[in-house]
Amino acid sequence: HDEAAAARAAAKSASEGGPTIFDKIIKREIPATVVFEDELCMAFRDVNPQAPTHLLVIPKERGNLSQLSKAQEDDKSMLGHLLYTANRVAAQEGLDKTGYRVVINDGVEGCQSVYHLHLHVIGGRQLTWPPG
Ligand code: IU
Repeated sequence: HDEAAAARAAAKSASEGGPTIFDKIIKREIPATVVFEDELCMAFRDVNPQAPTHLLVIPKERGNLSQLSKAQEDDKSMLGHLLYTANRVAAQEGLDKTGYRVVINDGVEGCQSVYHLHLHVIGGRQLTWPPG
């Protein structure tokens, strides 16, 4: 219906390099619960949490990183920084003692909906495998 069509149109526009809602979160134009921030990245709570802890870790400058499959050689340090930060924020939530999951959804079949690279950090309950 209309809402799904609008979401698909927004995702298509963003996947072609346009801004996403995450730019507004970075600029503090829309509210988010930010749990960590440094010069390169930001971590905030997902608005639709899939577990007691559900954080998103994103680069502040998206550049070409609309999705992981667009990554280039010179993105390697940012990718490392995001993964390292994912563990830091997981530990901040106490998840280093229990275990947790880091997920990147890529593209249509990966079920990506926001075309600004983001790592999901999910935990606080027993997760299952495989994912849907
Ligand atoms: P995905 O991997 O692209 O599907 O993840 C996008 C996530 O962004 C998803 O879990 C949404 O709940 C989340 N999100 C958000 O936290 N705040 C927003 O304003 C929007 C999406 I739009």
